[in-house]
Amino acid sequence: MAGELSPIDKAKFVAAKRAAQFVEDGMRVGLGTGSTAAWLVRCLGEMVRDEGLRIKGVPTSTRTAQLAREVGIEVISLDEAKWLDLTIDGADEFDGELNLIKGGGGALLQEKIVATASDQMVVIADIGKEVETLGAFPLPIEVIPFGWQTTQALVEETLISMDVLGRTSTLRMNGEVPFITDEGNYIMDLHLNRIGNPRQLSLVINQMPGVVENGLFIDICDAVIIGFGDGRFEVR
Ligand code: ABF
Repeated sequence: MAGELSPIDKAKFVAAKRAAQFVEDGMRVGLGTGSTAAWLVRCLGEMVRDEGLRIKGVPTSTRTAQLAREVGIEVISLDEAKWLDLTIDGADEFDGELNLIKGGGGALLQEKIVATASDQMVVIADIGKEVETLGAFPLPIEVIPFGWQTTQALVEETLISMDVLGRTSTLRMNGEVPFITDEGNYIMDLHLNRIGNPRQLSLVINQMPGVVENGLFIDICDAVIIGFGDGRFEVR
């Protein structure tokens, strides 16, 4: 499956392959979104086909649901699963406390709901995602389309009082039109550069009218499997 890969793709594959080994027969598994999580789905599909692994997958986006079905994984909804044994997903950044920035793929809302409804949440990532302090990656927040410019102004005004370096935000576009999430909402990317207190920022942002969820995952991730381009992996 992993023929000749670029170092970054090799790193993602290595992390995904190691994480797939945590998946046991009969598990209800949350399936993440993004290119690293796509490797996990492919690895699990191979285990289903070649080893007869029996799992029920709960996807975190329509694109993950499509890929999971293509590789032969039984897909069920979170409501059908009710609770999950394990969720494996990617991330855009992770720090030393395993706090994450997620949402670069625009699926943060379902990802956070699924990750929170799991006994264990494991992140798979290439080493480039590891940071000392979160914030270099723009923080995605999901907002409802109604009054989004007012929401944007309120969020930016609130950032002035927060321990962040940058205070600008941009509406995520898909070509000439706004990017639309699976729930029909918009994504706003907050260019904060450095987030001094992610826990506090997450709580404050989610209090803002019009904000549905933010891409800070605090106290959700239980372990990070880091892949390297030379085929090694590490667990944090
Ligand atoms: C997804 O994984 C998103 O939350 C995050 O943006 C993405 C990382 O993408 P990739 O694995 O392609 O780097 O869960």
